Amino acid sequence: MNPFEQAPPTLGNQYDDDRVLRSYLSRVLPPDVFIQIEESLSEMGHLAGGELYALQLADRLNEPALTQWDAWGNRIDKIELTPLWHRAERIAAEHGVVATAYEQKHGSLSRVHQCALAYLFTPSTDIYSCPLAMTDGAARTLLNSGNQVLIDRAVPHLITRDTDEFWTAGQWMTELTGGSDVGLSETIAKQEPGSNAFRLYGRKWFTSAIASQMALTLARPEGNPPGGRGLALLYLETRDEHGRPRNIQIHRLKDKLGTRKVPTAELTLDGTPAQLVKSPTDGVRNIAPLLNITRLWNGISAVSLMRRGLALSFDYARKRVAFGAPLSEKPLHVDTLATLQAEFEAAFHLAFYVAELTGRSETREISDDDALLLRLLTPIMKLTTGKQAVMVASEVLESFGGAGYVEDTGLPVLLRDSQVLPIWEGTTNVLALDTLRALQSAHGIPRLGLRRFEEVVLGCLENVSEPRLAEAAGVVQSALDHAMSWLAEARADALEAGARRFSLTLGRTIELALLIKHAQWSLDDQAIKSAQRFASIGVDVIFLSTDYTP
Ligand code: MFK
Repeated sequence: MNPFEQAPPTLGNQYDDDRVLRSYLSRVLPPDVFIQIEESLSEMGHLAGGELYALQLADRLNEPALTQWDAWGNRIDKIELTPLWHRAERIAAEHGVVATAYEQKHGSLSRVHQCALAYLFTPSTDIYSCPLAMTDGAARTLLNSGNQVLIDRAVPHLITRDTDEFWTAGQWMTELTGGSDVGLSETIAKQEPGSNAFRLYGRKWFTSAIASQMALTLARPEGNPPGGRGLALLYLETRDEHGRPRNIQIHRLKDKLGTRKVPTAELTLDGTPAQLVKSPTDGVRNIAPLLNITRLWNGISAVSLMRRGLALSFDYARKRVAFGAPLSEKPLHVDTLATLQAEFEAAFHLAFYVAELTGRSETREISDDDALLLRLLTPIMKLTTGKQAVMVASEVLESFGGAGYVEDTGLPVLLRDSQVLPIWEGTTNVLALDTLRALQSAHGIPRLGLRRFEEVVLGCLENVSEPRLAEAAGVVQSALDHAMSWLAEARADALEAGARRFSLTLGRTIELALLIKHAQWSLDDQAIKSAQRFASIGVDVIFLSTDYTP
């Protein structure tokens, strides 16, 4: 027998063990709502730490497979998903990981409930959050479009809990011309003579979750001008009643760094039937609701992956003995994890704050000012939490020493999967530019959203009486002042060059403000310490830079 055996990290009920989630929910939910939803969260926490986590480890080497031809020479383009994803689909439908947001049993707070379910579900399902995010975004986009035919056709499938009826949706935007400047898209939409139906011709270069039953996509109706305005948003169903692709050829699945369970395809649309969702123009504007929902999911996934890494790392620290004591008794190790915990807690409060605003927007209980704030905070939250997730995942792996670098611990996937979060759904730089765009004038008043941002941040500090939070509140105030004065003084070229640093400063500043607000409300010792630590790491990343010529 081996004289040295290392106990692996294990997970308990991921809801019961989550101080941050439980404490947050007890602040934002009325007590009766909290009681009503807790059972669903505990069930999901039980699955995430038990059956799904075990299946995830067992499924580690499986990947989706594309079969292009059958034995008789017929093109079939069949995708086989892995056992984990089959199970994840059923659990997602049955537990309403999308549906909860649309059932609205608790009004706008149903979005918070749904994000809490997604947060618990995501880290044990190898990014099954991708098809769910697009499904959620497609449901929201169709509902907003007012296209009753498509709403009646697709939305019931997207938001059902019935596993036999459940559909997922794709979001097909990226072409050979790239994923950021979508206005360059080359796919053509040809109108069928004498009807409102279209057929699509073009090549999509990065279509995530290709096993979905439907997709929302962009294409240019013949004769339309170039750019995003000349594109149209279209709805298509991927397969006919016999399961055959509708004039879609799947060339290959992408060989990606991470998200390897997600079947992401290169494909050609060769006369695929499609219908206009809204107008024959303004495709970028019309697909924006989908982008904003998937960006919310991106942030919720970021905090959920941080939380998973930390749950494993804290558990391991109690078991792993080195230099004569468990790591959990080693001051430097504990200090390192505490810094990661602070990053996670700060990110958590921002992601869920955006969920609260999204919920109020969906039930139309949002003020005009808060709608502008939501438009501004969605890119800020997505870009800030994406960066934090990669940093935390990298440090989590290091906290395991060599084991964190070894595949069959199940740990390296945390870093690979986190690395997609700052890339897809808008890179950090593209979203930093979107942040500047969102600041432009509304109702003829420039930077109105920023004024509301300032009000909300300062509002978080209003009732701070806990002396241990005073210094952190000062850090918020000075970062906010610096961001505002930088913006007021920056010329156009400096504004663009500094957009990332500015957006990250706004993101980290509001994260700290929300964390202080929560720590003051809960007077929870850990939350107070996390706020102090996050403040001491620093939130202001605007600094003067000299010009750089590559
Ligand atoms: C775990 C989570 C999982 C998520 C899984 C998803 C997997 C899917 C994988 C992918 O698809 S990755 C590729 C995703 N691609 C992107 O996210 C696109 C990134 N690029 C941008 O976001 C650019 O900013 C953008 C394409 C929108 C710029 O294009 P344009 O043509 O220069 O658009 P413009 O002029 O900025 O905006 C056109 C209109 O849309 C404007 O409105 P008006 O026509 O009224 O002036 C904008 O205000 C509006 N708009 C743009 N972005 C918006 C928006 N409105 C609301 N919210 C937004 N985010």
